[in-house]
Amino acid sequence: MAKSKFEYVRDFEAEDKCLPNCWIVVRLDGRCFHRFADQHDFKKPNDDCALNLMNKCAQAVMEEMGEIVIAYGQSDEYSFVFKKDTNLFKRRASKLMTLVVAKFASSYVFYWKDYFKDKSLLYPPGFDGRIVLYPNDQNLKDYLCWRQADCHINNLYNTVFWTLVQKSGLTPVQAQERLKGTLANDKNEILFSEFNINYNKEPEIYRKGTVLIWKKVDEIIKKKITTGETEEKEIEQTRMRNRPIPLHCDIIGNEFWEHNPEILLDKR
Ligand code: DGT
Ligand code: MG
Ligand code: MG
Ligand code: MG
Ligand code: MG
Repeated sequence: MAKSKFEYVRDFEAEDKCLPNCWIVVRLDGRCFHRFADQHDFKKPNDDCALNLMNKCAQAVMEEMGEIVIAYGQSDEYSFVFKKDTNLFKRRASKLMTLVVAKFASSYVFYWKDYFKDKSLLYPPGFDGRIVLYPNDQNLKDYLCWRQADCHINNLYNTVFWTLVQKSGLTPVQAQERLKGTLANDKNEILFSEFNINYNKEPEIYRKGTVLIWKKVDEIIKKKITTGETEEKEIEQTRMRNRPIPLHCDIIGNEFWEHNPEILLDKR
């Protein structure tokens, strides 16, 4: 086909291929979720429906994109790791990032009612995205550990803060004052001695966030078969499927990586 005289405008497009041989991480984060959580009456500090919806959206992203070997989420954020040698969309950063974020955002709206039932969505949520490249396995592990450490620090703080507000009747300003300068041990101690809460017994999804990795699972599918000339019968069959499965475990220690070596080798 002959080129139009307008064709030259293509040359203005910037090249944004991700460096070869690097892990590609896309991280998204809810836009102004402080306000979004307030307006939708999310439970403080953790809302199970909101966390489960985030996990569902991340699963939808993994199912659709392929080539994502692990994802990690906490609060209003999710990180997706594409395998080192992926050639998806020729490793174009803008393609990978926008497709992940758009699928996540549309899933958030699409699946909202499954998690919040009669509570209606008041306005369309937004998510920002960024892409970061990590040249070696240790950098990638450290990145994921950083996000999980962030989850731990924030969750411990938020747990004590909201316990002080909800159970001791402190104002948010008073609770903030009370926690100024406290270390992790002090916060654990406040929870335990004043409220009889053992922080380590709080749900793991709050303390550790959610890791999604591919696992083989048996799924039961229903199938119609013809038995006679005209007769049909529905039977159940078990099929093995690879699915992104949520775990709420520690990924900072070596154990997780030793138990799941296929993540970094990508032999799924
Ligand atoms: P941003 O990301 O700069 O647009 O602003 P935000 O407001 O999204 O701030 P960010 O991402 O640093 O913090 C996440 C906010 O989301 C935080 O203010 C609390 C809220 N949030 C996330 N998960 C929950 C939850 O389960 N319950 C409640 N109540 N709030 C949550
Ligand atoms: Mg932020
Ligand atoms: Mg946010
Ligand atoms: Mg955030
Ligand atoms: Mg097109």
